[in-house]
Amino acid sequence: MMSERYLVFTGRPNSGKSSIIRKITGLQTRSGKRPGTTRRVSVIPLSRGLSLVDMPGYGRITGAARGFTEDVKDEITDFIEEKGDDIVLAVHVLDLSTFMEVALRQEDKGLIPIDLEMVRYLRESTGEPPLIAANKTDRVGEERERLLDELGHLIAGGDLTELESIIYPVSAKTGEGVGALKDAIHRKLAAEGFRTPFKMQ
Ligand SMILES: Nc1nc2c(ncn2[C@@H]2O[C@H](COP(=O)(O)OP(=O)(O)OP(=O)(O)O)[C@@H](O)[C@H]2O)c(=O)[nH]1
Ligand SMILES: [Mg+2]
Repeated sequence: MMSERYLVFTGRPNSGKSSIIRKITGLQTRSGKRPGTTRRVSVIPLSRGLSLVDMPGYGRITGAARGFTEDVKDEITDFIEEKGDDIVLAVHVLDLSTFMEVALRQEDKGLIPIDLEMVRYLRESTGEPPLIAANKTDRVGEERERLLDELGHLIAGGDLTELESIIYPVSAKTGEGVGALKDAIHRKLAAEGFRTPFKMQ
């Protein structure tokens, strides 16, 4: 029997994973104002042999006990480690309006920014760089280009010629850029021989 394959969405708590999934697929995922809305790895069948995975937030969940955050992290990394080869495509979602201040805070503490850690981990586990959805573009004004540039540098480790992941600026709220992301996901899944049940725009 062929094993099930996966389209996985990762990202920090509250980055907008569930909202983007709903926008792209029409699936009724639950989103919420507070981080920690999606609490378990949520596997949703999409088409024959293919499931979509709505991950809980990776990283500190404000308002939740530390133990819970650690359990969630383990559940995410266990899933990715176990299914690595069966992950057809990973989409890493981040909040463009806050990622930089979070990254700087972590760098100040001598830590690898969590978005960067996750992108590297996905690349190692699946063998391919994830797509990056830079969400909540509706929240950034004229600093948009600068933020996208900084994001590129962060992901590429400072060297933009090293950038493998493609960054898709999107807003799950206004729908901006969602078509382009949807298109990229569709192309990759189709190339791997899967039918995507969600209609293209
Ligand atoms: N302004 C704005 N808000 C957004 C956007 N996308 C999501 N949100 C809001 O951000 C909050 C979190 O969205 P979710 O989709 O629940 O985020 P998540 O990443 O699934 O969160 P967890 O499941 O808690 O990890 C909700 O209040 C959403 O309405 C966006 O593009 N712009
Ligand atoms: Mg969620």
